[in-house]
Amino acid sequence: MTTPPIFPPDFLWGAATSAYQVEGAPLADGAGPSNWHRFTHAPDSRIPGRHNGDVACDHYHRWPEDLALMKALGLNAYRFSLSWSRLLPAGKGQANAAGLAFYDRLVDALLEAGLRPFVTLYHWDLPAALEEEGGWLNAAALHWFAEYAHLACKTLGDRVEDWVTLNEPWVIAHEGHVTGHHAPGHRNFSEVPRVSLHLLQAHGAGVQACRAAGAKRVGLVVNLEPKYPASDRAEDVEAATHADAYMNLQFLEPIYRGHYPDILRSGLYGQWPDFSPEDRSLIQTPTDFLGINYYTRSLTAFDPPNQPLPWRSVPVPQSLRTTMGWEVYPQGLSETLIRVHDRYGPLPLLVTENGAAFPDPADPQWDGRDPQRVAYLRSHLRAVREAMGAGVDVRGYFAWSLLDNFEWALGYSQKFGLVRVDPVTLTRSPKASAWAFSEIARTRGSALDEGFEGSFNQ
Ligand code: IFM
Repeated sequence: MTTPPIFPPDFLWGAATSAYQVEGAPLADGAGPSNWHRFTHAPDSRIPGRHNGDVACDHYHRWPEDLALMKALGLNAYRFSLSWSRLLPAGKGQANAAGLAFYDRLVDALLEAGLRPFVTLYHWDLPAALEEEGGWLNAAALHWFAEYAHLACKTLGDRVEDWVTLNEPWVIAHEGHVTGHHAPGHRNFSEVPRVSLHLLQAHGAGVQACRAAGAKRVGLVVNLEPKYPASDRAEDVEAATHADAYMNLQFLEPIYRGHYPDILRSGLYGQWPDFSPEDRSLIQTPTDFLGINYYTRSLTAFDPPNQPLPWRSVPVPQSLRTTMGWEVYPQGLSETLIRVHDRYGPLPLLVTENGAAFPDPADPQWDGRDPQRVAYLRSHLRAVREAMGAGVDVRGYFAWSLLDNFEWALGYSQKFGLVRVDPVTLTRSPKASAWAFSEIARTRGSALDEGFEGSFNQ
């Protein structure tokens, strides 16, 4: 028996990418360098194979083909990010007409093809000129970001209705300033509270700038990973609570409740500030939706030697894992959506990223069968449906990613794409998961109850 589809007719079925991960041509047509351009070209780069985004998927030139693929798959939305330094080569001041024209053409063509553009302003590639001024450590960052957001929304806001200020602020702060895996490569935990405050201020200022430029809907995207204690020992339970406050609540609590979680303000790690009244109202500028990126959960154990954050994620025995080492745990997605809905009220939510890296065969003759990714997508879309059945207002789902692309500190080693990109010729070939996703979108979810399930066994 077929369960009737519960995905509404206007549900967004999309795929996502980000500028530095797919575009290539980072300095073309007057663009300025980004911090990621500098980071990947640094003599001491630790990225495997010294990979960089110089070519990536060459989306900068091949976007018409990528757009045609999305159309052929029957998607109705495309989430992508703008490269700040294409628009403002020095990060502020003089705009680059050629950079604006690139996104202008892309947006027009998307609309013509019936795909809704869902635009992220900041997906981690900061203009290098601003990094030289301290980047997110500089209190002026909110003004830089507001100027950029206003320019982007003024130029594209007559056609782009959905805007995201920042993608995954926690990753920006943690991977850029604690682990040093991401640009700017700092390893200094004491920088995090400052970076965090400046990101929140920039988010609020960005929302206001977009609205002033006529943007219709503006929101934020966070990555959430439920933290479960690795055992019922009190230390593990407490470690999971702390990890949750640090990763999952650090940005949501300020935006929806006006303050950082207590454990960050006054507890163990207590360097996060109380907001001034001006900052609080800026940070709490109302938004229209929240985007959630979900990949996995974490079993968290207390681990005192692991400083400055005395916990770690422990592997779940016998669990299915992606090549990122992430456990496949679809229930975590419904739990996350329900938790956000219960905690912050009935705000519109979107799954702005969800997907999996699996070891696709390198052989160019590979037939594209990827049963593990098919199974991953299907199980997670069922989790979305479950949350919607429980009353959560989910408006769309974007698969990460449209294309195999540059996976930051891991270079091109991780294959997240619905579409294979040949590393030499850059030829695109949709995988079976692309067609499975297409069928689910076409049937508004009823294909989740029939047909090829996929399999986690290779
Ligand atoms: O590739 C990234 C993306 O840029 C942000 N979210 C997680 C993805 C997979 O790691």
